[in-house]
Amino acid sequence: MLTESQKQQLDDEGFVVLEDYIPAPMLKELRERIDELFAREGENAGSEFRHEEGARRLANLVDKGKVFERVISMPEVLDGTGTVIRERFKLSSLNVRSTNPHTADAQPLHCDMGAIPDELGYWVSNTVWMIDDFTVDNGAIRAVPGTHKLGQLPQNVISDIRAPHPDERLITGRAGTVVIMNAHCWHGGTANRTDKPRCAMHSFYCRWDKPQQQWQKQLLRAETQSRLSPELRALLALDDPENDRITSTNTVKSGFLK
Ligand SMILES: O=C(O)CCC(=O)C(=O)O
Repeated sequence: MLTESQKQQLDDEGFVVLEDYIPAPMLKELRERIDELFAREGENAGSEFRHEEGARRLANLVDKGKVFERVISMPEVLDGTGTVIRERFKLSSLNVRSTNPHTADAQPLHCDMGAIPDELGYWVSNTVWMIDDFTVDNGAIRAVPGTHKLGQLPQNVISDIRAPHPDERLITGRAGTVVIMNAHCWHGGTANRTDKPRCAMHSFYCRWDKPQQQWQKQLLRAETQSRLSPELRALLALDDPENDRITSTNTVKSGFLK
């Protein structure tokens, strides 16, 4: 579980870094599976969700390997997510984003899903899994500490959301490190100026009363759903009519909220 000081940091700054969190065998398994999926899906990789210039993506990962079932239920990650959301929550999506070598542009600063805290508080929390090292040159994620408390989207208050922000912090780390982030905190990937890709996985959670970014019940094949434990079924909101109602009315037909 997270320590009190890690929880405090998450609350104060909007993110906390868990160095070398991913056990080495799990990291190896993740890398192998991610490589396999990129090779198998080719041009279509990530197309269920979206394509992004300068990066390759994978989506709907809970359906694409048992190792991902472990990813979404790691206790410290759930503890950190609960620290942000403070209410019952569910997985919103599990994706990979690999920044291509020599990308000129940083991602714009953003809050995931354009989410602003509401009367119940924070409702989105993301976890960035460093599958590769994150360095100053290869597209490490940047975040502006404290901005989750502003209740503002960056595009509404700053003139150039692609430019460096005076208060931003670049979060570097060794492969295996995980960042738990209040997803209302302004953040974004930076440019990769190296000749190798930089791969991250994002386990993204939302509060019980909000739509999932990827409607897990619709997207997971029957064979995947049938092997899941009651705890995982609950985390994915597979048996939750309220989630079906909220997510189906907000999600595009494919099962993905773009
Ligand atoms: O991959 C990263 O480092 C950050 C990506 C991100 O923030 C996003 O795609 O929303």
